[in-house]
Amino acid sequence: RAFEKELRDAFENREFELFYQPQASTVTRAIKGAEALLRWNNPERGLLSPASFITVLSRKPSASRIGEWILREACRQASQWRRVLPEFRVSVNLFEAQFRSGRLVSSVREALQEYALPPEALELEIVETTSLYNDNRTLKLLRDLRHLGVGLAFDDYGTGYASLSLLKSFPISRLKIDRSFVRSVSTDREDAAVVKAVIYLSRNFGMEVIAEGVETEEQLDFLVQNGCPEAQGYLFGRPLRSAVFEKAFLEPA
Ligand code: G
Ligand code: G
Ligand code: MN
Ligand code: NA
Repeated sequence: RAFEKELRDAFENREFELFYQPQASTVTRAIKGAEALLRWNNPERGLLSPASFITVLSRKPSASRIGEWILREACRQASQWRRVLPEFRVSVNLFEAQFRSGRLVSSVREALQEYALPPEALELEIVETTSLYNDNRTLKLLRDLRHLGVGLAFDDYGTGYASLSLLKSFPISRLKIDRSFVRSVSTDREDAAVVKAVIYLSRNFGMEVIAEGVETEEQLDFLVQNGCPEAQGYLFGRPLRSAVFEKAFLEPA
């Protein structure tokens, strides 16, 4: 209770900030886009990852307003960076509360309009691990979002309950292979099999695919060998403040 109020105050006091982590081509290593990741500049505790507060926040109505700010801020940033990299794309994680707000589709449409961002420049990430998928309204919402033209990615793919049958009905455009499978991909046969299976699945369902948590050249080699086109992880860059991201990835060396 008290912590939720603290989060609401933090939002009013503009203590939230978006960091950006690059997503790159596995083959050319060119930057294709970035995932926007929320950080809290807490005056007492320093910079906090949402890992420490996401479970408290995600289902609360106030998460919806924060999520709408995240959407607008990420769209603003992407439209600015597209002046340098015209194909640049931003991925935004959604809170569960945004699905229940009744405003998800209109807030996405408005964020795109406000910054004249084409819908293909925005991807929304949803996690498999939610009860939302038993709900018919969720499917309708996802279809409406896809009709806007934005991408829809399954985050942490492989760890949740999103069974294969969901892939038949859900209008998902990309799978994000969870980093727990990527970690030992070059040494563990079972992890390698899971990663290959997700790549194969994406191809046969007409979806795109990206590997998360790529930290080593060996992992990257495996992805190239197995036809995974994009990767995200410390090998390419950590989540960075936007000014730092810009210096590292959008300015000529
Ligand atoms: O960036 P980091 O790995 O610390 O994030 C921890 C968790 O918080 C991850 O599961 C990530 O998906 C989630 N997360 C990070 N930023 C956002 C955000 O802007 N919105 C939502 N809904 N989740 C986020
Ligand atoms: O759940 P989601 O995938 O949205 O969470 C992204 C989180 O994963 C970010 O908070 C980021 O800090 C973390 N992350 C990103 N790349 C790597 C990586 O290469 N290794 C590890 N261990 N964590 C990573
Ligand atoms: Mn994510
Ligand atoms: Na993930």
